[in-house]
Amino acid sequence: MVNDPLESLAIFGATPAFNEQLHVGRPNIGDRAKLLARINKILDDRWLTNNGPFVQELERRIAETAGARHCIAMCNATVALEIVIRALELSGEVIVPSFTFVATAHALQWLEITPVFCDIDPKTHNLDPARVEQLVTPRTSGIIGVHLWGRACDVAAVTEIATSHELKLIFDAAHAFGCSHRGTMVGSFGDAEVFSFHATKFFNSFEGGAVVTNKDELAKKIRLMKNFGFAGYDDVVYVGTNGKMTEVSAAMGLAGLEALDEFIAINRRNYEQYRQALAGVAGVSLLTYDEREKCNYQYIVLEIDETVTGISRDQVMEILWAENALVRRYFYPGCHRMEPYRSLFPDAGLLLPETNRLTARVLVMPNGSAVSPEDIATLCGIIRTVVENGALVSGRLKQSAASRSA
Ligand code: T4K
Repeated sequence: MVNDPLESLAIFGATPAFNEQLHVGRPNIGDRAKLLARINKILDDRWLTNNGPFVQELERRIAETAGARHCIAMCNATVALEIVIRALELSGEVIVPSFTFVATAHALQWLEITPVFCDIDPKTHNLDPARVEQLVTPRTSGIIGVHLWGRACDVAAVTEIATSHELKLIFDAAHAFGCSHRGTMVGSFGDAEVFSFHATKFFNSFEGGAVVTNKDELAKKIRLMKNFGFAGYDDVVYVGTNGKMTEVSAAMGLAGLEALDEFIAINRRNYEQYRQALAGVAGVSLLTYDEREKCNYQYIVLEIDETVTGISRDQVMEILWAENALVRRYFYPGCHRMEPYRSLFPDAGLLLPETNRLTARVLVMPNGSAVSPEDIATLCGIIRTVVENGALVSGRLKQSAASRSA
C-alpha cells in the first residue's frame, strides 16, 4: 500500500485491482461432462422440449427438494408468475413490495392488474405485514410476498392477512430455492411459490423457473396453461401460453442439482469471508443469514450508512466499478420509481419511506464459484480503505467531478 491510501485506487489513476471484470451474477456450472452427456442424449433422442424426460426428472427432484406436492417447470420465473396469477384469477389490485426485481410488479401489470406497492421492514428487507393490512381495499384480490435474498418473508403474518380477507397468496421465491423458513423448506407456502433458475441465480437452468404448490387442482390448471391449454391432442380447455422449459435447460438444471451442496458450500464460505473481512468497518453492515435455517447464501448484501461512513453507496460503487468489480445496487430505485409505475403512481413513494431509504444504501457483492478468496480479500480491502477514509475520498471524488465539468 502506498502512503496516500487514495493513490492505490483506480478511480484516482492507479491500475485497476482486477484485470478482468468481476460480476455479481457469474453462473455456477455443475459437472460439464454430465451436462454434455445429457445434451448428447437429447440430440440422439431428438426430444428437445414439450415435457421431455429431463424436464420431468427435474420437476420430480425440485418438488422433492422444496417439499412440495407439485412442481411445474417453466421457461423463466416471470412467465411462471404470470401463469400463477392468471390461474388464481387475480384481478383489480394485488399488494407487492416495491423493493424487488421489477419482474414481480411487471407480471401483474402485464395482466392489467394494479400492483399496490407496500413498504418493507428495514430489518428483514421483506414486506412489513402491518403495512400490508393497511393497503387492503375491496379491489384487492391477492398478495405477492417476496422472499428477498432467500430470507423468507413473515409467512405466518402474511398468510393470516390473506386468510382473513379471503385473498390469494403467492410467494415470489425467485431467490429462495434451497432455503427454509422455521424449518420448512420454501416451496409449500401460500397458494403457490415461484422459483427462478436464471443464469445469475446460484442454481440455474440457463433460463428457467418453476411453480411449486400443494394444491392439486391449481397444479393441473397451471400445467395446462403453460402448454397453450392443451389437455390432449387437439383439445384446448383453457386460454394458455407457452411457458415450457426445454430439455437443454432441464439438463443444465439436473447438473446444477447434482452440485447443489457444493454451490451452497462455496457461497457460504464466501459469505463467511466477507463477514470476517468487513467486521468492524463502521457504517458497513452485511446482511446475515439465520444459521438455524437452510440457506443458499447467494446474495452478499451490504448496507452502507453514509451518515457514518461519510461516503455514499453510489460513490463506493463508482470506485469499485473503476476497479473492474461490477457490484450492483439491487433493487434500486425500487419498482415504484420505474416506468410505468413512476408515471401511474407518482405519489407512491410517500408510503414507501423504508424502501426509499434502503434503495440508497444497498450494494450487492459478487458471490459464487467464479469468485476466489483472493478476489474477496481484494474487494474487502478496497471497501475498508475507502470507508475508513470516507470523507476524504468523497471530497476527492467531488473535486474530480467538478474539475471534469469545469
Ligand atoms: N423475482 C425476483 C425477486 C427476481 O430477482 C427475478 C429475477 C425474477 C422474479 C424473475 O426471474 P426470471 O424471469 O429472470 O427467471 C438479473 C437476472 O436477469 C434476473 O433473473 C434476476 N432476478 C435479477 C436479480 O438479476 P439483471 O438485469 O441484473 O441482469 P444482468 O444481465 O445485469 O446480469 C447480472 C450480472 O450477471 C452482470 O454483472 C452480468 C452477469 N452475468 C449475467 C448473465 C446472464 C454473467 O456473468 N453471465 C450470464 O450468463 O437481472
